[in-house]
Amino acid sequence: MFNFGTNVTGFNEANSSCGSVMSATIDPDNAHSVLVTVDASDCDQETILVYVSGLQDDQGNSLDLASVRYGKLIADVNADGVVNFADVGAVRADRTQATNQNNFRLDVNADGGVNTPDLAIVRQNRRHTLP
Ligand SMILES: [Ca+2]
Ligand SMILES: [Ca+2]
Repeated sequence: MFNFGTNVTGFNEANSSCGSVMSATIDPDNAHSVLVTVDASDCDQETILVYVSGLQDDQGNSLDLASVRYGKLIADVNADGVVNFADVGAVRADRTQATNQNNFRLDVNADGGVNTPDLAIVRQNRRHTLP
């Protein structure tokens, strides 16, 4: 989501340095925001740059480029930038639990439960880091 101080009336395109943009639209409920959905499922161990170009607002202003940057690291369930024993321990501690709003990061394969396949994915990705 890109938030602006004025109502956005249009933009040229949205793009991502990894993955593909699935949709990009001005929020129908809040014209101060542009919503960009990116499928980055094949991206890992990298910083991803998402940008929107050619923005215009209802005040006659234009902006060439707005961007957001975020790190994508598969199996980093505690979000510290490295996959290690702490992530293994976190998944192991909640194993057999159904996924909920508190433990959803531990459900690495997003199958609705914290389980053995999640543990396997974390182990396979150990020592991976963000750049
Ligand atoms: Ca981690
Ligand atoms: Ca799972």
